[in-house]
Amino acid sequence: MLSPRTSPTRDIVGLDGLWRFALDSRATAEPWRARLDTPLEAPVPASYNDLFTDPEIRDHVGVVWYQREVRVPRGWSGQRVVLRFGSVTHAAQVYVDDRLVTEHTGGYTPFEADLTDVVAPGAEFRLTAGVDNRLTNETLPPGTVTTGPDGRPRQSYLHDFYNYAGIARPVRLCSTPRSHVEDITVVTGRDGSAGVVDYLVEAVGGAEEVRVRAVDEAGATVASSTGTEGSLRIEDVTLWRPGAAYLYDLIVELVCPDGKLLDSYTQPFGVRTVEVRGTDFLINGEPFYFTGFGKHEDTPVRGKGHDDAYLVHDFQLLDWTGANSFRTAHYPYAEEVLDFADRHGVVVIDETAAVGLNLGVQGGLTGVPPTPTFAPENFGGVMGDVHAQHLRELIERDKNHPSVVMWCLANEPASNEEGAREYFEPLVELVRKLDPTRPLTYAAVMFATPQNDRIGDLFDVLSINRYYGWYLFTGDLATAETYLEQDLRGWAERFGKPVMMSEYGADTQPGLHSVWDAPWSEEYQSDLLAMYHRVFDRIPAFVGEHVWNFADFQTSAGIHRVDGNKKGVFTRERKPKSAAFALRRRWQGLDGRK
Ligand code: BDP
Repeated sequence: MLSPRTSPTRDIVGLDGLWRFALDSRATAEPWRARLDTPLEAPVPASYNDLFTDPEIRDHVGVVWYQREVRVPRGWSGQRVVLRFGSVTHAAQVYVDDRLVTEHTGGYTPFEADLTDVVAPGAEFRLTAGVDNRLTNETLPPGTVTTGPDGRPRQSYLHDFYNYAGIARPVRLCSTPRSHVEDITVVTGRDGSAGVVDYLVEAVGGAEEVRVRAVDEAGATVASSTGTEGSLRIEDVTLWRPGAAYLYDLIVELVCPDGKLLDSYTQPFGVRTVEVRGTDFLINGEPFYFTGFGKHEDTPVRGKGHDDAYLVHDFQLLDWTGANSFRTAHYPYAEEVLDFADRHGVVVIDETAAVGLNLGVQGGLTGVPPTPTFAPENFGGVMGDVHAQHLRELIERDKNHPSVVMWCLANEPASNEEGAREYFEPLVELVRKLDPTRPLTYAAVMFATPQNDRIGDLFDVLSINRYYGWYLFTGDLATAETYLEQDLRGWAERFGKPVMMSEYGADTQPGLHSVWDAPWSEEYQSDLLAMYHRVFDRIPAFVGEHVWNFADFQTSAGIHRVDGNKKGVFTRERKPKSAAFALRRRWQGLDGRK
């Protein structure tokens, strides 16, 4: 599925703005059949939870309705008309007037409905979307809905970030010609100083010719070809490098035998290679060391709603700290984020929404699950198929982004439990088939040790989440250092693969200071990070460090969280804590290390 882009043959009408909004419990039956009778309006894109003061809306479990009118441009006659949602969290039912036009499950990937035969150019239609936020043992992330003593549904889940829901990414009405480019896949390589660009075009329609050309940033055509499949050679190629992005455009045209242009689509791409060799992670054949963060899509009021101002500011702060990369914890981020990373040379580890495949977390620090995680009644049943579908949609969406250098299949799965290997083996095989070019990883939970992990050998890079000095040996950094080093060396020795830290950090209350190792103080966060860095620098197989988290973020209510998770190096409003300055010194090389 291609990202919506205008071209000489394609138009887009943005549908963002205020839509009518109502809880299902307050709407009439089959609310898509008429104008939604509600005093409320909700902005798109945004999560709906924090917009209203009514607690019933914030903590609602189930379906809500969004509705607006849309006019199809009158110039679109003879065109194919496609409605596209960037994401709906977590499941959507979309109606055009009285008709169901599409359904989609999975809260962080796009979906489309072909409206060509349903709407008319120049005419208006009523667009209604039902949005379901329920998480079950057949969704990713998973969760459980129970009924409380008062008969109300209650949602619980196995991850800490708040279950924001709604239409969190842009909605667009797009026109394409009926004969059109449906999909493009670009894979890049190098041959000496030349770039080799293998492309595959999927076209729908007649027997027209496919013309392809690569254009550089100055607008010069540097290579061209014809046919749905082929290879372009760019002499003296400018590589896409971390910190030094360079993008070419692949202009794909469908042309009639008489020379008439039927469709045109421009796909940006970067020429770069990614490879794991021994214990090195290589980008363009050069060892790459990840510095950066696990992030979240999370801001005040908007929740997980995409926001270009926060996008720009967050990337400014990444650059200021000297971060060269981030992980899309714990779900695929908006396409706008990846496009920006492509244009600005920021490296991305792209993660699925598979967070919480671990019942051990219910056992607290013992990690003993109440029932086995991969038992058929838990995640050993249909979840494997659900997970496979999430991976297909992720790779289909993100395969052409040069910034994406690795797929992360899951966060903190129960990789130490029986059944983990049987669960992950087919998924790894699927991803390697869909994309043989990118390395694979998963983020290992603290209960998974070098001794009991069952899946590390299936993957290319070992990403380790650890909280020594926080959840374990709280306030005792000396003991934490010993255990951390032993643990990380264990992973490096057992697997002989690159190892990176995908999460480490400490909750920190800005303004709290101490001369001692006092958890929650700004000094403790900095000292804990410094302790981890000493250990990393002693392990040759180490390829990166991603601090948890870039910024404070909202969580569900709990006695160990005060208005959210405070492991941010920046506050939720993006103000730096002391640790941000300490990281900047290390990552910008101001401490003399580089
Ligand atoms: C890790 C999770 C992450 C949490 C973090 C924490 O991967 O999502 O936010 O713990 O507790 O286990 O801060």
